[in-house]
Amino acid sequence: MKHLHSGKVRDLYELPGGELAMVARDTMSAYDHILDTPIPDKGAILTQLSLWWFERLADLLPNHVISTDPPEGAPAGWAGRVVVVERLDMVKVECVARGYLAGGGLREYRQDGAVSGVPLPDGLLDGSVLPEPIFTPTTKADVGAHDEPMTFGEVVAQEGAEEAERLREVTLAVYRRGAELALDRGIIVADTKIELGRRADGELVLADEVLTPDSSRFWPVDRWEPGHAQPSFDKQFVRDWLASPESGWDRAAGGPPPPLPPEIIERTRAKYVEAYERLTGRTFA
Ligand code: Q0T
Repeated sequence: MKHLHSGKVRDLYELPGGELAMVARDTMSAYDHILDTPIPDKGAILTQLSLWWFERLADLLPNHVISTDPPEGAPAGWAGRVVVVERLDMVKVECVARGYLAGGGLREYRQDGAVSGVPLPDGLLDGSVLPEPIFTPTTKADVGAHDEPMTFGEVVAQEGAEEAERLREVTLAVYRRGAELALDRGIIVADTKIELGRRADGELVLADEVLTPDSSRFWPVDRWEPGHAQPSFDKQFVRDWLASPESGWDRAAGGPPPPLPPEIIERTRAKYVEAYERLTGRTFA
């Protein structure tokens, strides 16, 4: 197996037959840092959640999954967190849909009254629901750098009008399907980022992971209150502890976050399990 790429939380390998193996790690990020402390089973939980979503989105577009069997010679530790996928020509746009205002979208709205060139009504707050979900594409920045907003016109210039329209349509369709189902189960999907690729014949295929807390903002609906930053479904215990005097971490000083204590690790693991179980209705074995 040839190592191709390591992202924030996933590794990519090339298999002898030309397929790829995507392996999710147990690492998580908080405050723009990758934490040294793994969250046990996180990679498997998010892999299984993403596979569940792929099945529920299959009528919208095909996905890159070939097999969930570990490839020949794979380390035993990959079980449950490796997916063999079709190699695609990846679209060089981060396809984001937003149904609520937060993060980079909120910053743009406060500056321009618009997000990725989409004008929004006055008076929206941090966490407000948008009049309708919007497509807010960004550039694909290199690891370490931040993605920059793109207008729809810029996507058209890069991909062509017909393809840009298709990217917007599928991104919004995936978001709508995910957000509606999640809301029924007590989770707001504020926004989501999907990765799309193309087969040799040009067919658009859903890649990477989909509708997980790593690719989306998940908020507990019972705590939703526009006007301030919403608590994160999965990361809140970690953020609160890192920001507390107990952690001893001075975020502004720029040093790495300290290792997480066992209680924070366990409570955070339980949130990933809870998201999986609530959304899928299955138990995480
Ligand atoms: C991918 C082909 O190269 C990457 O990022 C650049 C910063 C990582 N990356 C590659 C892919 C996939 C998937 N998923 C695929 N099915 N075929 N390349 C995704 N991320």
